[in-house]
Amino acid sequence: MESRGSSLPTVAREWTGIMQFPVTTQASLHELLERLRKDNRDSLTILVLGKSGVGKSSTVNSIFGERVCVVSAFQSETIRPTVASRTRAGFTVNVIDTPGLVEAGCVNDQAVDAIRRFILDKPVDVVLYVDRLDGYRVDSLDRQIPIVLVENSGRCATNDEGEKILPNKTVWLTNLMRTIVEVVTAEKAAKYTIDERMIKGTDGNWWHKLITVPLFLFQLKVLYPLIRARIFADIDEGTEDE
Ligand SMILES: Nc1nc2c(ncn2[C@@H]2O[C@H](COP(=O)(O)OP(=O)(O)O)[C@@H](O)[C@H]2O)c(=O)[nH]1
Ligand SMILES: [Mg+2]
Repeated sequence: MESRGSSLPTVAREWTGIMQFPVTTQASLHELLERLRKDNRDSLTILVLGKSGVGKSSTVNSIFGERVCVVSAFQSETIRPTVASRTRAGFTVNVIDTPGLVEAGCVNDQAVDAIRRFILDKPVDVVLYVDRLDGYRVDSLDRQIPIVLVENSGRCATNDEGEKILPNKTVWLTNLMRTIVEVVTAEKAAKYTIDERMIKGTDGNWWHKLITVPLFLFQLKVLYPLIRARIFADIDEGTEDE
């Protein structure tokens, strides 16, 4: 039987890391959580995906303001996805950190499989796909999804309060969280729960298998000759009219 990932923690630890952010950032984050609450939500679940070594775990740590995930410059990423959960004033933020989808140029099937099992039946509000800016080619299709710049490096520029900022002087953490909240609260957004059917497609569906062959035969033996006959009749009528 398929082993399923454990459910998200029901009792999460208090989000104390938020208090080490400057007051303006804390206020912005509180306001964003309030916006989600007004949208009748009491939790936000972010699934973090990306290749190995692109900064997924660093970003999760930056979001929480504490070290919840292991960051490594080498390929010692854990093979299992991990979920970090923190609550603030009754609101829970869950972030699922995952092993790299691609490692040394090859798809990491073991990681993909582990992620697949872990997220099964877990409600995910938003997927945060992380990639390095220096190794990424932006295609026109990419422009259709919201893109946010993130900078975790210690060499990153900071503002007077010591917060990491982007070249346009904005605090990236607030930008990132605002974009996430906008995506989640967008009218067309729906909470996705990945079930087995979505992963396996229709292959695992015996009814689909059962009906495919008769449907194909019906098309071949009944529909196709009928359409063919109709087309020839039309051609004949057309030539008679001339
Ligand atoms: N320059 C720079 N380095 C980063 C950034 N984020 C992570 N790193 C470094 O990249 C390496 C891999 O980071 P990690 O968060 O473990 O990546 P993961 O494998 O995707 O989880 C570590 O040495 C980090 O210090 C970033 O935004 N800028
Ligand atoms: Mg990692």
